[in-house]
Amino acid sequence: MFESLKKLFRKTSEEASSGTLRRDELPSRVREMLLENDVAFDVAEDISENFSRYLQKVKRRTPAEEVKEALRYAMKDILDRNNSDIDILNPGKKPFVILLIGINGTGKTTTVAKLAYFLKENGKRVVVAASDTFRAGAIEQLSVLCENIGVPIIKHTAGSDPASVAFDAIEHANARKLDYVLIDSAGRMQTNKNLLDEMKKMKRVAKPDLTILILDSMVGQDAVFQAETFLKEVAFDGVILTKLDTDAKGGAIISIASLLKKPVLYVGVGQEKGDLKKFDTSYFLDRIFG
Ligand SMILES: Nc1nc2c(ncn2[C@@H]2O[C@H](COP(=O)(O)OP(=O)(O)O)[C@@H](O)[C@H]2O)c(=O)[nH]1
Ligand SMILES: [Mg+2]
Repeated sequence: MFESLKKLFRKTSEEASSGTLRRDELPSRVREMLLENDVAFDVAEDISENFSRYLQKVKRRTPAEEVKEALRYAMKDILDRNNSDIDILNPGKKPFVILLIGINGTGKTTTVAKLAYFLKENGKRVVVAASDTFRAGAIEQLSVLCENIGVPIIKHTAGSDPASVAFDAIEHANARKLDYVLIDSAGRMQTNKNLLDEMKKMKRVAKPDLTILILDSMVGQDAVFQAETFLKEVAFDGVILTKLDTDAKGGAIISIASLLKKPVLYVGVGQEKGDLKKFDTSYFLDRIFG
């Protein structure tokens, strides 16, 4: 995770330490590094200005430590911009209905299962709705995942109405006084009108309490564009960024945390059921600065 960024940051500290780079050259160096790692331009600029300010303030034993600390502070401010007050574990409503949306392959189905597992591990009772009825494979995939984690699933046959699957899952939850309904959905492009209408119907029928956009961190800073385009059509409350474990660059998480006016709630850090982490700035800074 973030190997490339980590390496570049370390190199900068070393160069500051050996005098290869003058102190006043450091901020533009940082900006360059961030751009190389697919961080959005405005964000790279903000971080480097922020870094420059901190660099004048922090006092440490060595120049290398000062650079590292200043960078850490500069990044922290940016990552903390849209901190969330959404408390998924204490939603104050039962069942709490969560809908996951996003384009194909971003990790919706996997994340439904990870989130169900996370809630179950926290003593909550969950039912999952297999509302990606577009492909039979998606229903099968979610069934297997749910069986593995011991969470009930409501499914209809492929091709049936996704909103009615969600409706049945909510009925199921009401009858058994379950805590959560998690709704999977078919991947859709912002441009596919049929699928967008289907999503609007889902919103009307299931009335989700929380809608989460799933974004793949491998698309880098384009994640911001993807999220903004989605937002024009379908309202969502926060995002989950997946595949951070395979992301050497960090462009998506840094750009999204800074530019999107919606919080990053969780991040996906692998393919196993336990690989969902609450988004926490220090966790990431520790991974980057070790
Ligand atoms: N390495 C890694 N792979 C992931 C993560 N989340 C999802 N995937 C993989 O991404 C692929 C697509 O996931 P899927 O849930 O089917 O995407 P969907 O089309 O949005 O439902 C699968 O192979 C998942 O195992 C993650 O956090 N890390
Ligand atoms: Mg899926």
